[in-house]
Amino acid sequence: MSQPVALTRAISPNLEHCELTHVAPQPLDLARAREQHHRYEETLKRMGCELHRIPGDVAFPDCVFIEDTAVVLAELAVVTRPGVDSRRGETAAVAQALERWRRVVELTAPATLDGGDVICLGRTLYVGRSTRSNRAGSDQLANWAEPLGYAVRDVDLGPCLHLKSAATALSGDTVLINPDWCDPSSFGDARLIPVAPAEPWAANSVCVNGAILMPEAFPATRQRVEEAGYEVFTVPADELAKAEGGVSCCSLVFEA
Ligand code: CIR
Repeated sequence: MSQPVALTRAISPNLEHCELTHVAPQPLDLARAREQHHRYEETLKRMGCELHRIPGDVAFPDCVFIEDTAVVLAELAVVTRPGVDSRRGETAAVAQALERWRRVVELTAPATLDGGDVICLGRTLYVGRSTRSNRAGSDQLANWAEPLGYAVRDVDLGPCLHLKSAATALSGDTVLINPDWCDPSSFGDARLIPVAPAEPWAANSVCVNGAILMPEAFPATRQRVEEAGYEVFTVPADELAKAEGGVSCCSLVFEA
C-alpha cells in the first residue's frame, strides 16, 4: 500500500476572526495554536503520512480547517462550497493543490457542504444535515459519487457543528460516536464505540494506517478506543478547539 498523504494548511494570522457557532468567544493565543498545529503535523508524519502544507491566507481566518474544503475519494476529489460566506474563498488553493493527486470537481450554488459533514464508511458516504450543509450539497455530492459506486445517506444532527463533531470512522466498519449528537441507528450495522459520557467532544478523530489520532484531553474515550484494539496517538488540541476545530478538521488524509 502506498504512503498516505496528509494535506494541511497553515494557520491564518487572522484566526481570531474565525467563525464560531457552538462555542463562546475566548482569547486565542496564535503562537500556541501554531505550536500545537506543528505537533499535529509531526504526529501525522509519525503515523506514516507524507505531509504537504498549503500556506495560510490572511483573508481566510478559518483556512487551517482544510477538511471542510474537500471530500477526497479514492477516485476523485470533490471540492466543496462551504456553508458560510467567509470560508468560500478557501477552496481555490486547496483545489489547485489536490490536482497533483486527483481529478478535481467542484460543487456549485445553491449547494453548500462542509467536508466536516462527510464520513466515508466502506462505500457509503454519510452526510450530516448541519447548518453548513444543505440538501443540494448532498445531492451534488451524490451526483459525483454514486456513479463511482458510493451510496450517499443524510444523517440528522443534534446541537453540534458538523457530523464529524458527533461521529468519525475508526475503520471501514467502526464508528466513534457521541449518541447524544447523532442517532446511532444512522450507521446501519457498523460497530459503535460511544465516547465517555463526560467527554462529549471526543468523537472527533483521524484514522491513519489503522491507528487513531485524538486530542489528549479525552483520556476516558482514548481508553475505550484502545480497548477496542486500536493504537492511539494523542496531541494537544485545546487552542484550535477555541476556534471550534477538532483534529479531523486540520487535514485531508488520503492515499496518494
Ligand atoms: C468554522 O466554524 O467553520 C470553524 N471555526 C471551525 C471549523 C471546524 N471544522 C470541522 O469541524 N471540520
